[in-house]
Amino acid sequence: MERYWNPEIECMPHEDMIMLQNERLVAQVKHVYENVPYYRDLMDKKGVTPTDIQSIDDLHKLPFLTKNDLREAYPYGLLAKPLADCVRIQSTSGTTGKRVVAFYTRHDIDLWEDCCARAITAAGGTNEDVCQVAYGYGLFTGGPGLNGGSHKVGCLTLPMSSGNTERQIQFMRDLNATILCCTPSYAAYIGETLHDMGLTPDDISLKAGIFGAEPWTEEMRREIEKSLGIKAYDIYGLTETSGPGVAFECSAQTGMHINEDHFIAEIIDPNTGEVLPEGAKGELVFTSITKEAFPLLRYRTRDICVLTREKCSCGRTLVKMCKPMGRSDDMLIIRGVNVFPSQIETVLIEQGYAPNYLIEVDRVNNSDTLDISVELSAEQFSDTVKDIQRAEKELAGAMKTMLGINPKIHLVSPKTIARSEGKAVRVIDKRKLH
Ligand code: DLL
Repeated sequence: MERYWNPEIECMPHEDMIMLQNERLVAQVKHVYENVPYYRDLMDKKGVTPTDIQSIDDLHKLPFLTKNDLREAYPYGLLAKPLADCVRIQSTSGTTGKRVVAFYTRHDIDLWEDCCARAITAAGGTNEDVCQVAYGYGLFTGGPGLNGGSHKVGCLTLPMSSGNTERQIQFMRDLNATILCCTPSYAAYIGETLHDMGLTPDDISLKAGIFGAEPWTEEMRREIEKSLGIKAYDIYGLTETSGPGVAFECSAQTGMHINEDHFIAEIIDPNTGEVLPEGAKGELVFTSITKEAFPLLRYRTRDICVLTREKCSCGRTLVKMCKPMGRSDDMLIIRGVNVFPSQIETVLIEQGYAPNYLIEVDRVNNSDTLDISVELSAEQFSDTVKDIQRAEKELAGAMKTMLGINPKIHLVSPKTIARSEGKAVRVIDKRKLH
């Protein structure tokens, strides 16, 4: 059962892929222009019409879309199909009222799951496998995406969601799970827990892991591979482009193949928007050429990356992206949750604090920590430990509501957070992720 190893597409000569992309792009631009007034306005402002786009060589003429556009158009402004044709939404985790909401028709879900099925197949998955999906389920795309891909491949699927680690290990052992899908930090934590339970990789049947949704290093890959006795594969995607499965790693483990029959990738200079040549480092931009309900054209991911078309030992001709090397905005990914410093500042101001704060992110035993030091004003300052502790707890609760994760709050005395003479340094990220 090798339906999702599709050499016709995955090993297609590059010239044929360009022809396929040209055809799909022309149809997609027309679909968007006719059905999405928000994007039509952007095109009109730039003086571009669908007839100007005849091939991917014309792609640069189209306007970019950013997360800000998504917020502005929230919730329905970028929808290209009637709501009656949509059957699902997914959304980014832990953001404010105006989170990113992506819509799917049945066909969109089908294609998204195909992409995830390709990733599982590239990691050696077949219908003989037992696939434990320990990404979060719900609005987050990780659980539903890999769950769907696993079904398509025909694996016995364990829809565990994340958390309850000892139970994860028990199921893993009882049902002989062979593939684990979760964030790399959770995989590392499962490895540690296995060890703490007095077990070794010989006590489980895992052979492969499909890990993504956050940055992780080669060192972390080796550590996870050792602690679980597996081969660990990277997978990339974002809610805006459906979710996981935009790109996936093959046995070469040297970057992720982009599903170019569904997404056209470009690298641009994040400051000027100019398209950069192959091999240059810049911001990754995607155009989805097969999505019906939420087809974003030239979406700026903010992920900094390099693309390469060097021949891959696996035989695939799909372009490869390196592990994301950072971001061109200030978004942090903490325990798999996307966090913007501006959200933290909003909570502080809402709760009556001045915006004198310092955010410190670290990774201790493979798990992210978030510490926020907040300066009290002279009036807020209290000598009683109990008062301070109560205020810290309240603020942590408000942060949890906004961010979706629990930070450790440190209320500090007035005038103790260093003032800056230039741009304020509000974030210290001690994790060495890139
Ligand atoms: O994280 C989708 C996903 C789920 C990908 C499960 C892989 C596995 P968002 O929550 O919208 O979607 O976050 C998207 O996460 O722009 C990157 O900055 C980051 N990211 C995703 N995959 C990787 C990866 C999902 N493999 C944002 N390596 C993206 C590094 C990644 N960063």
